[in-house]
Amino acid sequence: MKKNYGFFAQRTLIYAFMLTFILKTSLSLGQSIVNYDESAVRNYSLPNVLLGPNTKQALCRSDWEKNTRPYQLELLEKFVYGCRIPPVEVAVLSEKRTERKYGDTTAVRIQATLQMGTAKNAPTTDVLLYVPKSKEKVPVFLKLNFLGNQSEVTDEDIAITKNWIISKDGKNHATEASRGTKAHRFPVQFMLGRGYGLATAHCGDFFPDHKDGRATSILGSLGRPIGQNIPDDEPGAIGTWAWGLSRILDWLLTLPEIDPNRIIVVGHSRLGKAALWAGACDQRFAMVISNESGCGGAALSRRNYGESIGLITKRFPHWFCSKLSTFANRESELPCDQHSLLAMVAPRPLYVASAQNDRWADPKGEFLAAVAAAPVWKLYNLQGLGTREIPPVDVSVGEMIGYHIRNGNHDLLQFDWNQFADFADSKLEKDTVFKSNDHIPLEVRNNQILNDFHPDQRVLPVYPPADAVILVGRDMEPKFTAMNGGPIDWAVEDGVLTATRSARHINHIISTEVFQDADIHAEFMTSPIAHGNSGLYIHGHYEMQIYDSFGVKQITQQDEGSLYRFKKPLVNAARPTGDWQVYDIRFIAPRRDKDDQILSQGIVKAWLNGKLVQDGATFTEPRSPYIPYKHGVTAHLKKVEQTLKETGQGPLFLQDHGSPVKFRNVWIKRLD
Ligand code: GTR
Repeated sequence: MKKNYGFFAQRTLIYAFMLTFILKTSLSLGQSIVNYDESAVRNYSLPNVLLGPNTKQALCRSDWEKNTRPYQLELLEKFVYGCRIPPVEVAVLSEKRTERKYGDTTAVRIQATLQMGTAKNAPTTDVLLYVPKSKEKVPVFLKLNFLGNQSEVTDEDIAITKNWIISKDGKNHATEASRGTKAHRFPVQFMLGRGYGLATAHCGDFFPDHKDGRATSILGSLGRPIGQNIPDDEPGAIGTWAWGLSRILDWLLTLPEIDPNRIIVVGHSRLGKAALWAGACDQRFAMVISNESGCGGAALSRRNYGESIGLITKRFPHWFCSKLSTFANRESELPCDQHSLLAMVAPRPLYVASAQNDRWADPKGEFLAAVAAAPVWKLYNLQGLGTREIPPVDVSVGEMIGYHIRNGNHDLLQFDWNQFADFADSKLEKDTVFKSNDHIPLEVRNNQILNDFHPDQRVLPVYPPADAVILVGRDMEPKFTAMNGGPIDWAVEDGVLTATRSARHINHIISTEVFQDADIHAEFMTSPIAHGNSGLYIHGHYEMQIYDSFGVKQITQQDEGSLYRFKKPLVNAARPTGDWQVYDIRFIAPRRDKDDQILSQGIVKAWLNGKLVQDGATFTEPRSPYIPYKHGVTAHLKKVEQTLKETGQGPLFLQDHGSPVKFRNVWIKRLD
């Protein structure tokens, strides 16, 4: 016993000594110790991205664009990336086109040498571009590469870069052996097949990626200081790479093959940081993608997980402006954080991609930055991520901000490209939403949708406000017609309307009042017959669902509270059949051009039985094949549809869907 006791005492002493040593070292190195323990993540609060100069908060798009965005961008310049470098003229020294087949796609390969600046010895970059051969202008992804263009493709005739490259052997120049070694990061055949062009250039053409790279970077040729005593807001490699991406963009915009409105900037890791900064500084990029950009990229600096400001600025002092290093271990004092960087992309589409094993880049911190950036998209009536829950591995989520966390390691893989191509397909169709928003006076709409919309639903019935137009109420004829324009055959009793069913579910009733944007109030009671199915068919196009969904756990786009076929409810707020329920809906109609094409999405915010069920859900063309203009059409309906097309004003339909659902207290308040 005695002997054992001594042994344990000795061990305890050794452990205590070791622990003190570890503690001391971590304290002295501060943030140089990497934290991978979620429970050791400190509490932090992020600077408000909507805050402009004089602590004024942006409430609408014009506030943001005029005051807040420039202010937030300046913070990022001052404290993170350094000031922006003015553009210079780009001369095309050579441009060679070769037609080739990649898989099934005939493509044009364009090799160009661009000179940045007009001086005789101004620096150059070699751009390698592939575009599918097409009569139409094509969208293009642009990305910088680490090791030279020859490493990105298997083509045997791409010249090997002569510029400095990262290499383990310390020789830092590329050889034939590097050809195609990174081809998986630049899937030419796949992207051509998807209808996209792909362009790349070597980051070392602009700033060699090492501590002393400034001296041989292009910065000297641009008249920037490259010697001693560099000002603390002077850009480093990331600022220079981002500038380089913009110069390549200058050239891409001149090419007849390319759609100038669909040029996407993408980057992996440190070059993902550069892609984000390029997208922030240059709004001609239509979409921005960061792949595992991590610290100083998409990940929040205040979240002490993975790489930190202390670590990154020690290992790579040449990447950022030197001011950033002064925030090592005092991240909470930084006047901005990386969510501001992401917010700079708004209202354009942004995609943030992480990888599960890439803890160094802090996937969760990247996701949370995207969540925190989303309010800026809201100013444009657009949804950012549309969720606060990090998705499962290998699932892509989001609206105008896309996000996924891929299983596996730090790399840019086929899975990532699949998501990028899908996201670009859906966000950069010819009539992109964010672009069309530029054409209409949005301020009014933004304010309407952003203003507090908290209808009081506690006590039923709710009495209509003075400015409401009552459609169903006591002591009045309901302001509705039948589908043929004649009187309705729904039962009316004591201000309560009951749906009369029809075999083909076409006995809807149509309000005689029309509106464009409106607040809509309706009280209703579902019946056990035919699942209590009915709905508020707004303009006859978009349906706020009425359905017996009481107690349903897995709610879908077909349950009560959903914008039918567009968006499931945020929560299940349905009451049982036989109970009175209440909807309050703020409806902003989509805007259309003269050819009836949607210019900007519609938006809905809705409350059901005291719960928020839709918070700015957006919608475009109607999705149901059963809309009254297609199913059960009458001459009267054709007129209603015509008016809607000509004026943007349409009625509210109460839907017959085979169930004797009851309605009372239905009114609208016009917002248009
Ligand atoms: C790491 C660096 C990361 C990331 C990565 C890369 O060494 O710490 O911030 O940028 O390099 O670029 O591959």
